[in-house]
Amino acid sequence: MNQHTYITTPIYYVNDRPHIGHCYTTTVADAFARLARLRGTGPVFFLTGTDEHADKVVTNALANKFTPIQWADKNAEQFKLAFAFMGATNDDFIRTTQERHTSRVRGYIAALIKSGDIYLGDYSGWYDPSQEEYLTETVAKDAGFVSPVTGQPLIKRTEKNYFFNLAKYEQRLLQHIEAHKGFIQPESRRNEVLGRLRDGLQPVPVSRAITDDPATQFGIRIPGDDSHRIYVWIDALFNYLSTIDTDDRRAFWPPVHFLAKDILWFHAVVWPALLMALHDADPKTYSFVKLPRAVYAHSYWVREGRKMSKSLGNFVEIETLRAYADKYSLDAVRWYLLTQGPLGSTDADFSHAKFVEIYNANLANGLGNCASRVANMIGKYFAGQVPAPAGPITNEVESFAAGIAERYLALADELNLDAALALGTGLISKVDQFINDTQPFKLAKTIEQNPAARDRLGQILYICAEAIRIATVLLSPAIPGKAAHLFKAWGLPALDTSIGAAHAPLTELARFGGDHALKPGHRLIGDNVKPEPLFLRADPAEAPPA
Ligand code: ME8
Repeated sequence: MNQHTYITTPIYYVNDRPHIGHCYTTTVADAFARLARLRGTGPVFFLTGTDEHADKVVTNALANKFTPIQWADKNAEQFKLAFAFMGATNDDFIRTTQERHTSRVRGYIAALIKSGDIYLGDYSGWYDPSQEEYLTETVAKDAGFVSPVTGQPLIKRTEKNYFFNLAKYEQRLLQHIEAHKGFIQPESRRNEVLGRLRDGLQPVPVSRAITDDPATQFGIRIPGDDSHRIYVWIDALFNYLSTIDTDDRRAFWPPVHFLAKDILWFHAVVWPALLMALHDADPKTYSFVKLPRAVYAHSYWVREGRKMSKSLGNFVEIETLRAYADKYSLDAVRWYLLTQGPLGSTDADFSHAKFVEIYNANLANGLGNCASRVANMIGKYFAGQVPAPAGPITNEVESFAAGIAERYLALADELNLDAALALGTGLISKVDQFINDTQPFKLAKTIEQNPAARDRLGQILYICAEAIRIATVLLSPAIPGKAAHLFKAWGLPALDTSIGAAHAPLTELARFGGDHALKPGHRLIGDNVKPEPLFLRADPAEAPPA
């Protein structure tokens, strides 16, 4: 089987500095990309990038005495650095000011003008200047004629524009959403979109007039009409297609899109309709353009229960994440974001107390302590060599581990990251429970006189170590650094989920007692060596790192 996987994040506005929200979506996408590589059944393409043709980019650039492109260059670099720091293994980084993007977008728009899906007309509506988007009459009214995102007043505007005839695709889109339960996730978001779709669809403006205002001059020109530029949102959505629209990459289509609830409508409605229109406009060229596999819209990170905003100045900035990583490790930060984040339909609070609690429970006392306990005993009682699993192995640990890779992959297919990772932590809990139940420390005291006790001890420790090996594999997309470190410390083949990583498919790698299992006699740890802890315990009383 050669299944292609294509995973995307939103492309972020370059007028902002990277913060927890951007790092979060990119880390979620990264975990899925790593998981897909671990699956080992086909190539993976993971894309992130920056959205640069926004009015606010020009305004901020000029206010800071930069040209728009200089400003975009400077800030795009900050996003690259932030994501590299987070351990993101993106295969490419698209910037909408790159020629490879702008030239293709002009091609897509030209095809849509030719097919009549995009046409010139008059538009009058409620415009949200803070979000650079028009709202429908209903949404504007429900929001009290202020921006639902920023609370700034909406403006009634009339302009000559190019429009996309969205309503033409309403029925097909409804049918698709209804027939594909996983197309919009999570389910509550799908219901929101379905509800709004039933209000009917308006034409979508896809251009902005160019005037003397420099803000209007930064953008991709409408093909054949230099008095209009392509509206930043339409330009931005096409990044997902322009980046892979090359002979060697087209097979990656269709994508799975990760984003937050703020931009769901564009991704779940406007974008699929544009794709249907493009496909029909030129079925020969765009035969590969199917609808996305899924659009996953998570909720928001908030801080101390309050929305993060510029005016409150309460963003969890990249510097804060760096300080946490310095103190607790980058993997601890990834773990906190991935397991405590707003993947579902409720917002998540970033709290120091919660960070320490989860860090200690899952990492320091969980995987870390369990691995060093077991390695210690193997060091002490078996001269560091993996003991033979004498006798039949039937126990709770092994039954939990049976078929675990298949369950994990099924959850990954449903984009249920929480539940997939919980299989890894669950396996560690089973090992801890098994150690408590079987008391290998006590058993060890009798092995001099009793060879049967030695066999039993060897069997227990084999089961524990093999289960920890499997749990580490399953957790590696979230904590790639520590997982690789543990494998190295235990003398196992490299555990790598980064770009181009090659290893056995997950179903083989994570099979208890299978071909990749720990081999009796393998030197797991030096004789009487005390293993270094993977995660040092955190003191809950300590102040947050600054
Ligand atoms: O909307 N919690 O860019 P953007 C979680 N350029 N995630 C958050 C967040 C928070 N508090 N704040 C932001 C744009 N995000 C457009 C997108 S895509 C074709 C164009 C994340 O810089 C989340 O992924 O405003 C959200 O959707 C995205 O940043 C918005 O980034």
